[in-house]
Amino acid sequence: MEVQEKVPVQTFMGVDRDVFLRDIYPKRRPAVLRGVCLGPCLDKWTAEYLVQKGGDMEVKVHVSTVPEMDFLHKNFVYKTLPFSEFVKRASEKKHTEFFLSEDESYYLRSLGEDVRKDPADLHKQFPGLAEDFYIPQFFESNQFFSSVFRISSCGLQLWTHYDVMDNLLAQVTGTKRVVLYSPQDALHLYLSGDKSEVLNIDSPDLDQYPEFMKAKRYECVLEPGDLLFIPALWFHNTLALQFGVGVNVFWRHLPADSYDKRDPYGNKDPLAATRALQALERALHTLDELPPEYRDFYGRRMIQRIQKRTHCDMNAHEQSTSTLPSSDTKPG
Ligand SMILES: O=C(O)CCC(=O)C(=O)O
Repeated sequence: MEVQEKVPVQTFMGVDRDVFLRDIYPKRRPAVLRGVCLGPCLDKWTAEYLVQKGGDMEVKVHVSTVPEMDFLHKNFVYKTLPFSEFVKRASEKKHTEFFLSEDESYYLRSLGEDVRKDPADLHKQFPGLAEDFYIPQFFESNQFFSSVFRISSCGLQLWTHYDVMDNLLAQVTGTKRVVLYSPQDALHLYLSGDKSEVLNIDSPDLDQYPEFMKAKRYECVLEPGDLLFIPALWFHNTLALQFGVGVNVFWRHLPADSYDKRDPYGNKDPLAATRALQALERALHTLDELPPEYRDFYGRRMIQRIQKRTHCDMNAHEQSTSTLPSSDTKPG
């Protein structure tokens, strides 16, 4: 079988705000930041502590009979549980009380107060726990968008997707493998909205997804205390190697009015992108007025126009970031 090109995500030690903003952030590439102070959560957040301190607030969780969650065939269901009961179940292998099967897997992506409107905020939904987690001050406070609990059963895999905001994913307990793909590989990922249809990234069906092998696979394993910088639009796929607790923090990288205000998840395309995609749909509709060979011909011309434009933009961007001051931080 062909082998997908694999690249380790670069790891940086002893990163502070200045180093992050000068050497890492402008490159717009994922980076593992090791040794940033995340607060007492690193020692405190055992399953027992979370059960005791997290309380009985109801949380909506994903429950799946197999750990590889599949959004195409919906092999999971959403269920509501008290937070303490959820943590108990997610941290055990076999359950005495369950929804689907005694070895079902659990995943929490915490939500805001009004799930349709409010972004998740640990300080609002879990004030007793939020004080244990220090949000790295790597962006301005008015850019903050959300802080989200990511709690998974051992083995739980979340499909490849992108978000539209910059993101620091903190691994507090447990270890997690993260595979990432560049936005420039979007055409090789068989997208359905913000998600890739290639669910089995380790052994993909190449008859169905032949282009997938062209995507460059960036990979890292997060240990407790690690932060992963995931720039907006970078695709990521997570696999919990153990029961684990993470928190991710999204912040606005573009001016605030670029984003859709009705987006509590941080994954709705920016308003201008939505308008452009709608215009494309209208253009495709207009092409339908022509016979097939004309549709094909003018479709190709449209592709060429887009390729020319986006490649020029990307080349200009690459040139501007390659002239940034070089890093004096030691990759670890
Ligand atoms: O850690 C996870 O389970 C998923 C993380 C994620 O999707 C994110 O931080 O955007």
